[in-house]
Amino acid sequence: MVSPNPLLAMPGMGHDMERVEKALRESVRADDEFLTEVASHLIKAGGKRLRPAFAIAAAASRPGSQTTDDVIMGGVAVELVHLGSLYHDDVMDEAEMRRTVESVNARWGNLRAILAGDFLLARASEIAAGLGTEVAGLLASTIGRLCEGQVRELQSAFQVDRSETAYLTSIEGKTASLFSSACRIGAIVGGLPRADVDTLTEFGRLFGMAFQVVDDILDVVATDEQLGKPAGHDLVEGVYTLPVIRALATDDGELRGLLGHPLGPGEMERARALVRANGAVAGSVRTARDFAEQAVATLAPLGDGTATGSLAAATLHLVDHLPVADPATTR
Ligand code: GRG
Repeated sequence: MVSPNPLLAMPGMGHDMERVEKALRESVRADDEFLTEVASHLIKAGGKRLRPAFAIAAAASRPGSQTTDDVIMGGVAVELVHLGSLYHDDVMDEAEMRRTVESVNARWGNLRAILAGDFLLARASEIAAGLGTEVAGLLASTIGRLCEGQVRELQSAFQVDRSETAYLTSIEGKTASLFSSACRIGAIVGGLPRADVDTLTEFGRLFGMAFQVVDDILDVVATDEQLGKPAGHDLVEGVYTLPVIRALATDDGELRGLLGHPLGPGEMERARALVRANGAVAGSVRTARDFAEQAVATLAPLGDGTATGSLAAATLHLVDHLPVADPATTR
C-alpha cells in the first residue's frame, strides 16, 4: 500500500536515505556480474526502506546526534536481512510478484533465488561484524528468530484451529524481531545510553507486531493494485492470520468448510468476503491500534525530541490509514 512514511519528513532523513540507497547497492556488488544483477533486483524495485529509517531515527533519539556512516551501515545490514528473507519467502510461496515486479524466483528460478538470498545474508553479516561483536551477535540471533517464526507459520498451515497465541508468537519472530533489532542496532551504534537502547528495542518490537497485524488485515481487505502483489495470498497458502482466526471463531460453518485445505476456483474470494463480513477485521484493527499505542507509550522515557516524535508519528500513521472502518471511532 503506497502512503508517505512520516519518518521521511524527519529533518535530514531524505539525505540519510540517499546514503542508505547508495550503500545498499554497493553492498551487493559481487565479482560475478550475474550475481550482482540477481542480488540487486529487489533493491532496484524499491520498497519502503522502513527498517533502515527506524535504525536512523533510533540513533537520532540522542540529542544533538549526527547520522554517522556506522548508523547508515547498521540500517543497510538490517535491510539486507529483510531482503534475504524476502528472496527465501518468495521461493517458499512460489510467489510471482514482489514490490510490483517479477519475483527473483519467477525470473531466475529457485536455485538462484536461494543462493542470492544467502549472499544478501552473508553481506549483512559482514557489515554487522564491522560494527562490533554485539551488533554481529544480535543480527545473527535475529536471523534465527525470523526462521523460527517462519517455521511456526509453516507448521500451522491449513490448521483451522490455529490459536491467536500461536499466531502472535509466529509474527513476533518473523516480523517484530527485525524491527526491534533495527531500532536496537541504531541505538547501539548511535551511542545511546543502555536504558534508551532497551526502550527503543521494545518500541521496535511493538511497532513490528502492529505492522504485521496491519499487513495481515490488508491481505483480506486490500486490492492487488494497493498491495503490489496478489491479495488473499495468505488464505491460498493456508496461513490463517488474526482476522481469519477471529472470523473462524464466530463462523456459522461456511468459512470453516472452505478452509483447512487448498482453495478451489473462486473460493479464495468467497473466504475473503466472509472474513470481511464478520466483524473480525474491525477487531483486528483494534488489536493493531493497541500494539501501536503501546509502542508510542513505550517511547515516553526518551522525552519529546524530533526523532522520537517522528517514530511515534510513523507508528500511528500505520493504523490511521487503513482502508477499513476503525473501531477506535466507535469506542
Ligand atoms: C533467511 C533471514 C532469513 C529468513 C528465513 C523466509 C523467512 C525465514 C522468513 C520470512 C519473513 C517474512 C517475509 C516476514 C514478512 C515480513 C513483512 C511484513 C514483509 C513486508 O515488509 P515491508 O512492507 O516490505 O516493509 P518492503 O517491500 O516495503 O520492504
